[in-house]
Amino acid sequence: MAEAISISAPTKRLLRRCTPRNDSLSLTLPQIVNLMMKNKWHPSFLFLFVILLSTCTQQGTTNREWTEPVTGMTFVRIPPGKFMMGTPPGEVGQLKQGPTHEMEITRAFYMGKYEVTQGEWQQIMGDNPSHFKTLGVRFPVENINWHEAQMFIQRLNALNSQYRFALPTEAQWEYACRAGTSTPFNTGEDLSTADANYDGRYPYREFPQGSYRDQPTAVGSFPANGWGLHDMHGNVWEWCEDWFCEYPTEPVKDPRGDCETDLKVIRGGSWYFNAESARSARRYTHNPHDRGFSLGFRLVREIVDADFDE
Ligand SMILES: [Ca+2]
Repeated sequence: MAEAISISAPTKRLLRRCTPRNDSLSLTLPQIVNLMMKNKWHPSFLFLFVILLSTCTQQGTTNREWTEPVTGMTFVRIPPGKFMMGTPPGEVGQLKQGPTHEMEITRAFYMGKYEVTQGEWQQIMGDNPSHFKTLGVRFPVENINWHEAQMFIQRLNALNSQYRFALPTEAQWEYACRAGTSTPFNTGEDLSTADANYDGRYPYREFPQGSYRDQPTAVGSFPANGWGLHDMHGNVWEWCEDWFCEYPTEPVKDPRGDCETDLKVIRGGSWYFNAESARSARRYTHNPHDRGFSLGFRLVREIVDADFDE
């Protein structure tokens, strides 16, 4: 049986960030740390660790970002790839996320690094419908329904004729949230309230309780996931483009959730909901006319022509 090791929370975050990018190496960073600890930090392992740390830190800071010129919103380029979408057998949680099925995202796209803020909404729409409007411009806009999010997108697209913004599809959202992970959260088996804003009085499974903040937090208050995105777990739920459709069992490419239902998908949980609701695979729904004080959105920018991908 593998020897249990104790790694500090900041180191875990760093390893999480680096490991998916170093999958061509014969040893993963957690394996190297394990070897170092067993060998009492032998100098040769320490040297290897420093080299890898330098590599992954550079990779972490060179995630390709793009700034939307009107509002200054930051986007992160998400590469194409495959992943298993949905709740795998044995994962504890609400059941309508299954079955898992292979999902392929065939084209790169840009994903909002943060939830859309109250300041960005006000700049484009001229008002601030948020329940928590007194908190400040860097807090996520909420209390907007799906149709109002579409109006924001239409206006932003009109101001940026060479680009096309949209809500993420549900598949894009889960793919970007997971950032290469297959665990319940992109932080691993557990989600601490040091890593996300959710109701910590109701932790996941048997994990310890955390704090309940009773309101949203400014976007980017917690560490980014492995692909540089903040608040994918918690803070505010995020509208997706898709109607809520039953999952297929066979492999799928780039689905757009265009079945006939009257419910739209929202993802990611919020400051008002428990840890289970914040799982990467968790699906939740609302009528597109609904509003809520913990329901907002983030955008994707589609890459229409790879030749003009900045
Ligand atoms: Ca969120």
